Amino acid sequence: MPTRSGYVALVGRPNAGKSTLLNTLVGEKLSIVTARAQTTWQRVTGIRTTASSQMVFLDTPGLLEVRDLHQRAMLEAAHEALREADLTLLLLDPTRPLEESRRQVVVEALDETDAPILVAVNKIDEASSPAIEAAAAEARESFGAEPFLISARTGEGVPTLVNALEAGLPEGPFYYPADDLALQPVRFFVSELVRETVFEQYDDEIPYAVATRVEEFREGQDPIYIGLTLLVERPSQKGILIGKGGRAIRALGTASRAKIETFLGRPVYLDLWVKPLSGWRRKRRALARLGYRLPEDAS
Ligand SMILES: Nc1nc2c(ncn2[C@@H]2O[C@H](COP(=O)(O)OP(=O)(O)O)[C@@H](O)[C@H]2O)c(=O)[nH]1
Ligand SMILES: [Mg+2]
Repeated sequence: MPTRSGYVALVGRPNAGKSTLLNTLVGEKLSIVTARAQTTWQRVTGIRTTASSQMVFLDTPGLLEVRDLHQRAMLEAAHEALREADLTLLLLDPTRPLEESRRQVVVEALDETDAPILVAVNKIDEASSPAIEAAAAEARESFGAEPFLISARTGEGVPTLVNALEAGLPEGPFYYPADDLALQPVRFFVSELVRETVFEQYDDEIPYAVATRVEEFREGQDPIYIGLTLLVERPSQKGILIGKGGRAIRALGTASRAKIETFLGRPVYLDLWVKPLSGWRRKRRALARLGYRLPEDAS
């Protein structure tokens, strides 16, 4: 039997459940998930391989109205995934309906792709029946598609969706070895797990001001030594991150280390440093150093 393979872009508003779905589809926690909007900052790739198909899922930052250069780079990552995709899966969140201005952002983004668009209404484990029905109507009216009803969290409805995705992929050989689950280096996932913990442990604007970067990763050592920098936007945020007597940063280190050890399956020694990188969300060069790509005309 011929195999099928291709790229599936996961898109939708912030918080629709894209990252949760990626993790469910791949069966591994690759993409960080939090209750707050705009957690995913860069594209995360997860690979699901069966005997008959290989689907490469591109998790993307939410489609949002852009307010600074960092958000511009996030939106670009979503658009880039849309341009590369063989299939697009749009996730709708029935617990938070789209307002008109926001629907426009989604519609414009979908213009980037020539690929067929499938729509799924997520969170059916939590949303009320009328809310699910309203989101389904939205899928039909705005996007011309009969939606799949799923819960990325419980996995309900996901097998049916997977079958439809598989049927929609072109015939072709696999792109990656069958046991590959991800494309990013381990360092990326480590830095993301720390960023996820920042989202969990700090309030207000702090999580949005903190970028993480692995500086050292010594795998030959037991425990594995990891040195990581937390880059803050303003010097005053350094004190908040560290906390009184270093209590906050110790809590961050403990919780982050536990997640990294689960991910790597080995004991870890985690060293955290905090450094200001003034105004990094607004600076082209700083964003480039953090691995973001911006379109030429972005300012
Ligand atoms: N009840 C419920 N919550 C979900 C589901 N999928 C995601 N969530 C929650 O929605 C929030 C945002 O999820 P996330 O995957 O980070 O959304 P993203 O911004 O689209 O990547 C988190 O609190 C998730 O736990 C679902 O199927 N059911
Ligand atoms: Mg996400």
